[in-house]
Amino acid sequence: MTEKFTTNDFGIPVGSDEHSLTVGPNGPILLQDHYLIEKLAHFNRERVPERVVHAKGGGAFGKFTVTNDVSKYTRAAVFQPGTETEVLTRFSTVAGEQGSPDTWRDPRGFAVKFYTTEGNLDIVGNNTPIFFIRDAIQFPDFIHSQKRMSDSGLRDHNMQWDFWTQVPASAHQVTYLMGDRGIPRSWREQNGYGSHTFQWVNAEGERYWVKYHFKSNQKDEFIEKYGHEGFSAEEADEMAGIDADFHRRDLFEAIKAGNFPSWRLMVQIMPYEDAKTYRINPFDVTKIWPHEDYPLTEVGVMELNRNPEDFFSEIEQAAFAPSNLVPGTGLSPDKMLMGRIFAYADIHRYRIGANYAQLPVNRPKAAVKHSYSKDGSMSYENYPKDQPVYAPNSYGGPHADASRTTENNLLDVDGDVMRSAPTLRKDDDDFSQAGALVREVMDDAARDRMVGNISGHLLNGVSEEILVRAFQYWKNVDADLGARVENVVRAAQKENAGTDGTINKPS
Ligand code: HDE
Repeated sequence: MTEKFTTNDFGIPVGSDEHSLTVGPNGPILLQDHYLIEKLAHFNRERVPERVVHAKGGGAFGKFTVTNDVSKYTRAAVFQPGTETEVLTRFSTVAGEQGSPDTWRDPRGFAVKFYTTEGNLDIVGNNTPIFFIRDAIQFPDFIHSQKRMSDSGLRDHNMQWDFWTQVPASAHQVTYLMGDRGIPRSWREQNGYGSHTFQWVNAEGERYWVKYHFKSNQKDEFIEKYGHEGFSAEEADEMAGIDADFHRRDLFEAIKAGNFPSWRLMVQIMPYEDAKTYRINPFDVTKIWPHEDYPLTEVGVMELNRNPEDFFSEIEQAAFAPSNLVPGTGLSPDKMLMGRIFAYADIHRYRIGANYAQLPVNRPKAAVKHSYSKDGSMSYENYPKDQPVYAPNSYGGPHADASRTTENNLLDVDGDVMRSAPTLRKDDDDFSQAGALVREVMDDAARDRMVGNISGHLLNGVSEEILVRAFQYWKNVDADLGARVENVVRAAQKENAGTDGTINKPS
């Protein structure tokens, strides 16, 4: 290896890696030591604000290869037969901060950026197909209830259950969360879901509604080895103490060892007209579309095969946004998705900076960027030579082509301006899909673990008033499950009589 000499940030050789510039060996430091000042000042600026949610995560690059022909549903280049596209995927927990343990109970983020020839497509989903709320206006309150109290700075199960039990829309997602999927054993084991309904548009302009599912090819291997999906609550608590970065390490080391994880991307496809009369509101992110109504169709395979070289610039500064939708894909009138369309680009401008789209990890890889954005803090790319700085122009600058976008293809809507819950359809109650998950998807052992998970969580600082509401919430999901949770909690309280009735533990 050739010998390398330290320089400052401008390539100028420096005199020492260890000693500041002083008057004599014991003397004061000189202001002219601009190298020391550069080091200390740059260090002070090493952090950007962490993501307000999904702060703790990790990710890797890879490729997405189309394995099926879905061209009759979408004209998106990324989904045409045989196409291979570079991807970046970031996994995360939701409520924890940067250093928080990977094995706390929480949904996991599952965000995929496809660097397509038509610009970046981001599917910014979770490891569950549904969410806690159905209107973006509730998101800040919901997240506050999962984060920390204003006085103590502590997390608090009482406020989590206070929120959940007052928002029945949360029941389906909380049921997932309290089951085996609430703490995956590995990011490689988990499925990913776009969760919302999106639109696909084919070359003839015909529209479909789709839901994305990434099915883990590693899941069966994990289930075979450990008996069921996910960590048990006890194993996860223990792991939180042993290795807070367990999931980040697991992914990095698997890829480093050449053990590349992969997922099959499947879609549920609903004909456009079906949405108007389907028995469940197909744009409600708290609901799934039963597979017997809309089965899965394979699209392709995503493999992660390259670790980041620089965690900060490639993962911390990665900026995913549900608004990154390429031609042939589009939005649906889901009130959560619409809120997200605003929120992500907004946080990136604040968190990373106005020109975050110029960073190598965020910029499109194909030569498709013909934007009129210019200047701003830390502008790095030169504005295209000879391109006018305004549109319309008479000098050959790029011009918009309405036929290349699907951004205005929403359901036909009309009505008065109002603040209102969505109109209920025949099967739109909040508890039946959660109940079906408990009764039809889980087996006895999974239900037993779930009773333990819920009661353990409730016995951790939840007030009597909210406990009573929580028992009812679970009885609404499943009468037997609710009764069992109540019995376990009451029995544990009796055992702890003389205390305040709760068993406090830190997580
Ligand atoms: Fe997010 N969410 N979210 N979210 N979300 C963010 O964007 C937000 C929601 C999800 O690895 C933030 O860059 C609102 C659902 C993932 O970088 C922020 C609403 C789903 C990630 C934000 C939701 C998600 C985020 C924080 C309600 C699953 C991490 C930092 C309308 C379908 C992406 C950032 C990554 C991150 C807002 C609801 C998934 C603040 C307002 C539903 C995977 O913009």
